[in-house]
Amino acid sequence: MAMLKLPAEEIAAALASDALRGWTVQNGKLHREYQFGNFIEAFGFMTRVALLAEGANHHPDWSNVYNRVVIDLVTHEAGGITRRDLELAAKIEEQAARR
Ligand code: HBI
Repeated sequence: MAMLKLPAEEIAAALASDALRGWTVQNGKLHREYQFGNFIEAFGFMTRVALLAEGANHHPDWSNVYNRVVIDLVTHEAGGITRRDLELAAKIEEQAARR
């Protein structure tokens, strides 16, 4: 099914929910930065997110420096933020809450 870019109000409403605490919109993408105790914890988190992203066939734009992970979510084929990005952000947040 083709994904539609969400209206800004819908994104703002989702970001106001507890499930997406800490997420913002930066440069047209959902954005969040996490800090872990060390590299292995950061990379372990990235590994778990990679598996759930692959399962959803929806993948983050991200980077890692030592214990920090920066994540941007956008639906490339839609050219903007869609429901898939909100869903992946919520799953990522669940993973992060386990650390
Ligand atoms: N991940 N973030 C993101 N955006 C996409 O458009 C996207 C993806 N992962 C896989 C994917 N699209 C595939 O559907 C294809 O490109 C075929």
